Amino acid sequence: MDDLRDKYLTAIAGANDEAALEDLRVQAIGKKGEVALKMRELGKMTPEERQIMGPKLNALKDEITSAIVAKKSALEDAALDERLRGEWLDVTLPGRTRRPGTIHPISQVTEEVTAIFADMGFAVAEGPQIESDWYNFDALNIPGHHPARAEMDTFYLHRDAGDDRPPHVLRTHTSPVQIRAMQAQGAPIRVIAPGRVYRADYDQTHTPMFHQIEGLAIDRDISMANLKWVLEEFVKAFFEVDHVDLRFRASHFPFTEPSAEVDIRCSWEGGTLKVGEGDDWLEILGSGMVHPKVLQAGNIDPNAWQGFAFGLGIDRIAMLKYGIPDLRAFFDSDLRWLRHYGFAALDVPTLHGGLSR
Ligand code: 2NL
Repeated sequence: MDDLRDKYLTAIAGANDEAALEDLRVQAIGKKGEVALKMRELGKMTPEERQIMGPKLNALKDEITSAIVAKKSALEDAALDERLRGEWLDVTLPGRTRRPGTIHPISQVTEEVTAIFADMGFAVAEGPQIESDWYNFDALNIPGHHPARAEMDTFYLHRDAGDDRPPHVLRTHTSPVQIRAMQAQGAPIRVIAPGRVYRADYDQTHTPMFHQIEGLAIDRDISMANLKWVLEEFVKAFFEVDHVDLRFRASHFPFTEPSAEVDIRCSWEGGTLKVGEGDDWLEILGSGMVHPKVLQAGNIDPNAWQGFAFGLGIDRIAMLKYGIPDLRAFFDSDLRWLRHYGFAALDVPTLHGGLSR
């Protein structure tokens, strides 16, 4: 029995992997292993011999079992140590500075605009990019026959012939997000809705997907005067100037009444835009007082509440602010372009940090 013990304890100590250990376990203490064979011999012994040999064999079996368990855990520890040595990583190393990625100007400008409106108490609302035609059109006082539906070059989602459920569309503006926000929160409400919008149009100044921010403020007595102040504050903060002149031009949108397009005073000296000086005017957004029917669609009582809304194109104001000449380059994913016009990942725009500096 001592030979048996020495043989297996030595072999277990020398095993190199779990498979070898398993072989040894079967050979030594398996059903047909050497210890089992010895146990079978107990039957031929005298009761006295059995009294001695039985416990000894059981102790041997236990000893081999614990040796295997201990060796197995030592092998596992060694394998883990080996792996940790191989996968070692100094998490205190600085980030790679050689070719860091950059923040896309559209992301940067979205963050800038969001920071400005957040500072004036507007919350950010989001919603689906695939909308029912009710949320995209009807709720915004654009009925089925209205020319605006055709003008918007809407992408309609496929419906099988005979399927006459109302169509879904790729949203043509982020207004439906604000309808949903009104329905969910009720009045008073102050939200902005930034995001992707889609129109089937592609040329020098149009891409089929572009970005918009809309804003909405509803309360008991919100007026055009509040709209004017908010937009003035926005333009000053966004273009990082102390003074700006705004020009409100009467306009028409189905979802606002009255409606106004807003221009800012600027100059284009030497081909670069200067905001707040000069004799040129630059159209930057559309706005107005929310139409009573639109309030109704948002389940808000137009006899008790009123407010303003506005919409502006992110891509366009990004081009203006950062002197980007070609709209289509925004979506080319050209790394050289992204490095040139992109922003450092950790330069998060804040008002206290001076937005883009
Ligand atoms: C433009 C014009 C505008 C709105 C968007 C809006 C949203 C709701 C209710 C009323 Cl929920 N109006 N949005 C209002 C006026 C103009 O966008 O030229 N955008 C680039």
